[in-house]
Amino acid sequence: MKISSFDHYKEVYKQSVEQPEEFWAGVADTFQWRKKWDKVLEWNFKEPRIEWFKGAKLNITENCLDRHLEEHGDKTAIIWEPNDPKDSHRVLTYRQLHDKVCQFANALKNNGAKKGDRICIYMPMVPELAIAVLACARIGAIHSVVFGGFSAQSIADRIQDAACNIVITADGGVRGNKEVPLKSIIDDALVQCKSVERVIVLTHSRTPISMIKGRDVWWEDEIRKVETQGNPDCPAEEMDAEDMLFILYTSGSTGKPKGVVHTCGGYMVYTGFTFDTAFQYQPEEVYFCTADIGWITGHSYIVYGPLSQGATTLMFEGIPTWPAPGRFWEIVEKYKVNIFYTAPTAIRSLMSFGLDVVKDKDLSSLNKLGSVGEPINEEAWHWFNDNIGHNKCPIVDTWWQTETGGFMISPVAGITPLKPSFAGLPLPGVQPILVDEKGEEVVGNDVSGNLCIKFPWPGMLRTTYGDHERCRTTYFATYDNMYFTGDGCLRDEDGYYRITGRVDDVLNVSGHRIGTAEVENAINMHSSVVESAVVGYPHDIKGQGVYAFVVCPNKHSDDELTRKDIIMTVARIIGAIAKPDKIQFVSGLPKTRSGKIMRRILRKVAEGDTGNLGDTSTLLDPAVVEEIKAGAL
Ligand code: 6R9
Repeated sequence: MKISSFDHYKEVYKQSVEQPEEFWAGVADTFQWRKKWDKVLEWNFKEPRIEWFKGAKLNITENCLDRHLEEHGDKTAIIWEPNDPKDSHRVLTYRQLHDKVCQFANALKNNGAKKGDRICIYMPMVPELAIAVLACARIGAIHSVVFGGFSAQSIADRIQDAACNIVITADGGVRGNKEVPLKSIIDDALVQCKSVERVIVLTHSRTPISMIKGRDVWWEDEIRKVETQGNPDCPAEEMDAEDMLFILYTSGSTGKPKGVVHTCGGYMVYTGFTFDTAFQYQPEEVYFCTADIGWITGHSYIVYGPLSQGATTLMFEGIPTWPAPGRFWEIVEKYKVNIFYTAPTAIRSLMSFGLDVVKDKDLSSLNKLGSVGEPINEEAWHWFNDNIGHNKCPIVDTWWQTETGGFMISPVAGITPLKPSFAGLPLPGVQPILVDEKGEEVVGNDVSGNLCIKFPWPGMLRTTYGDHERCRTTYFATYDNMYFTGDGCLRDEDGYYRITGRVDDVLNVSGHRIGTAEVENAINMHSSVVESAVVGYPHDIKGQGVYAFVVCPNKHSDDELTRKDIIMTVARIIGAIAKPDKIQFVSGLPKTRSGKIMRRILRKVAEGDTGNLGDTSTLLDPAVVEEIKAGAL
């Protein structure tokens, strides 16, 4: 939605909360439906049951592809920049992307895929990843993309949870000068996964891999078969608005990651609307989001949101620091990128390389910047604004979550006055509310509390896969009649929102969500570990680092070696992204008489703030605290 002034925003916002159904029906009207809805919204947050555009029929890929063909078929849909700048880049127009999606959708069907199947995708950042995602959506199969940094065990957990019957992967991926042996990791995962009947393997890195007869097939062979069948088109499956579109696993404060479920109609409307509104996207603009499609940011704002709006979206296979730390700026210059959307951790990492790698690049094409994943600190905000945006590009600091599907609190580019480190005001249709510990609303401005949302929005999660009760208890049971985000937040004197970070046991490491319980479980798998407790601590680049207190009485004499073994264990169980940064061996953990670990004390120690540990009178063994303080890293 194009917004012409701050007053216009206020007007639209007011209407959107006073008459939400009319508002969202108006937005939904800008999409293409096979059949319109019978009812805009039915909901209760008790069960919870949330249904948007009930009775409507659609296929999201017709909105992302087919509807652009007549007038914009030759417009660039995807620009792909390879890991190695010496390799050639690729460009896919909307027509080419449409044809490739149809082809691969037919290949999926030839391999037995049908509507409702769950298909796991474990791929590098290549156009075929977007093609695979869209091909699943085309035939009504539910994709479950797993980020390339997760281990075989994590993949197996996710495949089993959703009982996937097909896996789409590649021989290997390349990031910087490292190779990720994707197919080999899949082979390890599949030892535990009886539901998988077919693995489709894209040729990419050309690393030698095993191919198992009857199970594994090459992507390219399957495409050739489709070509010889002479059936280039693949009519889109007709989906109900509330049919599942995808599952994406995310970490919470307890136990295993949960499969967040998004559905076809609401997610399409919400991602398209928020992309268009927050970035005020103009038809000729080149848009570059640096996320990986393995995370929600990539799903919503590399693939679905931009494509439903007919945008040109740039996919980058590599990392910001290879072959040199000016790589992002080189890409901006090369493709004359207009909108650049990245994460604070990337900004902080690039800041540390100084301005020399920025100064020689032409960044004059940029007109809007974006940030996502964690609170952006003021220093990073100003560096981004001064040196990348040259003080002429609004910074759209988008607060949202895997569960929200799309942006919730965010400036409208060029419209909302900006404040460094504030996500700003809610987008139209979003009704935030701050509550105190008791669940009472915190009213007025210049206040803080736990951030909740009090009214549904089309992009919200519908359930957690296979376990609706978990969805209820995690998000809808903390406070009556509200969705609880897990974030703490302050609202300043102008009503602007500033997210202060998680209030639960979830860490945000380089913009990735990591549950402390998950890391503890992995550490405890190590044969000499008795017990552990994991907390976050401030980290200059990552935002938060992982600090583990580990009880390990029978360890070998070489502490350093045991630390490395524990780190390796975590990498095997979860993946490299969850590796502890610091491991302190302790003889015991500070516990209350009822056996609860006092994390508050551990957090203070990890933060290096041991001056005042607060009330420790309920501790079972106060001596343990002295030992922990003395051994702090
Ligand atoms: C999109 C995404 C969600 C958590 C969220 C919050 C943090 C995300 C933020 C932000 C402050 C922002 N977060 N964006 N905090 N300002 N602009 O990151 O989803 O991986 O599910 O993480 O990330 O703590 O609760 P997800």
